[in-house]
Amino acid sequence: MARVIGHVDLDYFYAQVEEVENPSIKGRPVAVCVFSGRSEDSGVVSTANYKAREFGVRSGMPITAAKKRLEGKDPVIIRMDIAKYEAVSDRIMELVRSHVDVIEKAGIDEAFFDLTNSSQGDYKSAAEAAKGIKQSILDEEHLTCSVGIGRTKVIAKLASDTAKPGGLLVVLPESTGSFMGGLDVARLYGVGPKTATTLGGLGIKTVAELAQADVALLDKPFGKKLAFYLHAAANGDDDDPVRENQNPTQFSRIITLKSDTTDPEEAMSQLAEAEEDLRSKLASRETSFRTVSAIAILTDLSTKTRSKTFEMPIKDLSTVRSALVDLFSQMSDSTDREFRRVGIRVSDLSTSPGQKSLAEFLESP
Ligand code: DCP
Ligand code: CA
Ligand code: CA
Repeated sequence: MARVIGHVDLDYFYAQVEEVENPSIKGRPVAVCVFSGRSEDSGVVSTANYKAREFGVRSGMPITAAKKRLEGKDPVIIRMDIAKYEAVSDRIMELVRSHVDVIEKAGIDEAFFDLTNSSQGDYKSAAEAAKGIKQSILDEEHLTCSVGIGRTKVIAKLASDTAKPGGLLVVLPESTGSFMGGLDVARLYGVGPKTATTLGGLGIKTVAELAQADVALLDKPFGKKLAFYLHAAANGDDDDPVRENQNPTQFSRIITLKSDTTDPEEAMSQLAEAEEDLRSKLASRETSFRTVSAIAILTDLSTKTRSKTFEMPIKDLSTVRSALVDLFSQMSDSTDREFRRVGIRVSDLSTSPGQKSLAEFLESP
């Protein structure tokens, strides 16, 4: 049976998250920036929405250069808030997980997934599943993404890139050669600028040229392993499986409050469903945590977190509810602003069956 592999990548991720949070900025050029703090505008652009890209703004560009390009264009310059994007990322990964057999997170805004079993190798049914993934990310998070499907990770990633923004591209196994052949080698997954330059030196510029190259010719500059991978990748034959990420370092959930509040009890009561969700996730993986954090996104969209670390690993989230209420109280005491969104994060994870819960630990003689 042909493998059915997918790749999903969110469109202009950080900037799109900011647009969702503040829809009034839609239509204007948006640049999400990392301010280094050295002087007022020192730092770089993390990402920009497509409107800003029309004016030449790119990831990695100095903020001053981006501002120059956007002068008079009514730009929105936003400070990067990684905790916020990580929380959205976690929720999206869980959403995708519910549609696929296996998922492998490959970056904050992208993942590979395997649909071989659930689609029985049928690309039509895989395409329907991909549409379902796109629709549920749109319904639940109001975000657009691009999805590619093919018989390897390399093909799936190339397909989602090609479908960007907002598209879906299914590369049937029999169309792999015609889809990949004409592309620049630099677009292959795992081929960085250095590898591309070396390949160029060997007269290899397109994927088709790499596919037809003699593997022995590639051995010398790249070594056996990489040479083999490159050749297989270009032929659409690499067999790298989609692997579940074994060791997540944290789990979190963030919700938007029904109305802004400073009341920690109210925040916790609205978090009940998210808390239950985390609780069952920890239970199903037999995972304990030592640190719990309260997350609050305030009305000015700034993010605050407060954490507490315990001596013993804790199995049952509900036993630390009062600690969470305390953490939210400390946060509301330390600011004049109200909470707009709130969340819970557990970290310092450990997985070993048979660990005692905090309650069991306290109750045991
Ligand atoms: N990122 C960053 N610095 C970079 C590149 C990316 O901080 N040099 C961050 C911001 C992006 C996120 O990682 O939003 C995802 O990176 P992508 O390369 O997937 O780019 P985008 O999602 O922003 O845009 P695209 O629509 O092209 O995928
Ligand atoms: Ca992206
Ligand atoms: Ca990406």
